[in-house]
Amino acid sequence: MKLIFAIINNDDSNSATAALNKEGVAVTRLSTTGGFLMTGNTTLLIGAEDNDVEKIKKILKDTCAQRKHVPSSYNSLGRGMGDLGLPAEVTVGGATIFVLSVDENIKI
Ligand code: 2BA
Repeated sequence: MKLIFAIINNDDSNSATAALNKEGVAVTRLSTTGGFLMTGNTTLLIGAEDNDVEKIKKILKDTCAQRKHVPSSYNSLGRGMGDLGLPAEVTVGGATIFVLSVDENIKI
C-alpha cells in the first residue's frame, strides 16, 4: 500500500477530489500554505493500493492545471524578507506528488 501526498492549487481541489471520489478513491483534504508564495494550497492525503497509484496520478494530471502566478509583495512580507528576491512571475499548479510506502493501514 502507498500513501500519496499531492499538493495542488486550491482552485483545482474540488474537481480533483470529485474525480478521485468518482473512481472510488478516498481522499482527505488538508488546508496548507506554500512556504515560498505564502498563499493557500490544498494537500490531498490518499491511501491507495499499489496498483491504483498510476490511475490516481493520471486523474491529478487531468484535473490540476499549471498556471502563472504573480507573487504579491504583501504576501511576501510574512516571510520577514520584504519582496527582495521574489521573481516577477512563477509557474504554479499541476500537482507536487509524493508517494510513500505504508507498513500498515488499520481502521479500529
Ligand atoms: P510554494 O512553496 O508557495 O511555491 C509556489 C511556486 O513557487 C512553486 O510551484 C515554484 O514554481 C515556485 N518556487 C517555490 N520555491 C521556489 C524557490 N525557492 N525559488 C524560486 N521559485 C520557487 P510548485 O513547484 O508547483 O509548488 C507548489 C507548492 O507545492 C509549493 O508552494 C509548496 O507548497 C509545495 N511544494 C513544492 N515542492 C515541494 C517540496 N519539495 N516539498 C514540500 N512541498 C513542496
